Amino acid sequence: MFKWFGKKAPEAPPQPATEESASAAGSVATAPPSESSKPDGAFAELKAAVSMTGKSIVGKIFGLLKESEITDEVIDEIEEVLIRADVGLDTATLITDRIRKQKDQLVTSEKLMAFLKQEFADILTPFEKANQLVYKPGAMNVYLVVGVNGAGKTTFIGKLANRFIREGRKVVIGAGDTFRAAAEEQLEVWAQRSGAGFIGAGDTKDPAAVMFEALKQARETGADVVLLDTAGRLQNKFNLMEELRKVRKVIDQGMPEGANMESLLVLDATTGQNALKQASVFKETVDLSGVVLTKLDGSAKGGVILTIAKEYKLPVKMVGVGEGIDDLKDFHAQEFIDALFEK
Ligand SMILES: Nc1nc2c(ncn2[C@@H]2O[C@H](COP(=O)(O)OP(=O)(O)O)[C@@H](O)[C@H]2O)c(=O)[nH]1
Ligand SMILES: [Mg+2]
Repeated sequence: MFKWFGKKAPEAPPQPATEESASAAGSVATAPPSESSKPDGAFAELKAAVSMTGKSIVGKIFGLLKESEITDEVIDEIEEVLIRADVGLDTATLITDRIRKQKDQLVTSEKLMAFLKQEFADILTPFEKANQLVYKPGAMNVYLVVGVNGAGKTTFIGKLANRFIREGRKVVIGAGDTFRAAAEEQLEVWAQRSGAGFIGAGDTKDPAAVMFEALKQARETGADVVLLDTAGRLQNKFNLMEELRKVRKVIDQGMPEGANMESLLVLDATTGQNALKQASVFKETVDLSGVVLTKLDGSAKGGVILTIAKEYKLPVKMVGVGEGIDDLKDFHAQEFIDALFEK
């Protein structure tokens, strides 16, 4: 019935000191950033990934300031720039209102840019701790991945599986997208590439049954990580959202005691504000713990990160910066802001 293959994880590479060892006394550690061995290279990669967003926000504002003093008209134009970069109307208005109030102090473009940078930080850094994907050593860690079609769910699971396996974790993937046979095949390829165990739907069409089976397999094989894919669904399709609610329930019941669980909404950064309409419905249905923002590399609308934090109160946990297996990064608010503002 279900399709199962489990491969032995490849020899784990030597482990860098992780927060797991550092926090042996505590039970919850965050997944260690895999790029920690090459911070400069990682920052350069992030900078490249946010360059389109950087141009659409910071570059444009610099352009405005070069040509003019900071007048009320320029502040209106800044507001427009922010809105066009998908920062979100409310957030953009809030920021520019504050600029207006302090106009007399923000007399040079440097001062205004520093102010803007601080405004971004004030919005994003309160989430800093929540921004990290939680990984609980010694327990089962279950990550349910939801979102609309084409957002990048399956690719994200492939990348995350690979990363956990490189860190020496045993991973099981559950192919809960039972709508399309091709979806299962796509995920199976990712599983084989990384060496993760895989539960395919076989002839069942019930995603909850796949989740149940994947959790069972994970318990029996002592897996550290279970990654659960789902079919893309629009938030306005009531039946599909109800199906997702059931999936979540089955997972809650199938997890062993002490397990760590996260529900992650995958959002496509290139769709900007449109992507956000989904957030509140998914938040309510599966009790989201955070967002994975994909395709940051091809998007000028990365400003949407500010809206996700400010208006939806959801932490961005990770960002996708390309189609390759390694193109997944932890999200660090200050690093993101630095990359955005660095010339
Ligand atoms: N450039 C870029 N493409 C991505 C990223 N993540 C996913 N994609 C592409 O987006 C498309 C849809 O991805 P998929 O994982 O199948 O989406 P799903 O329908 O949500 O499972 C594929 O062509 C992926 O290669 C990313 O971070 N950057
Ligand atoms: Mg998919």
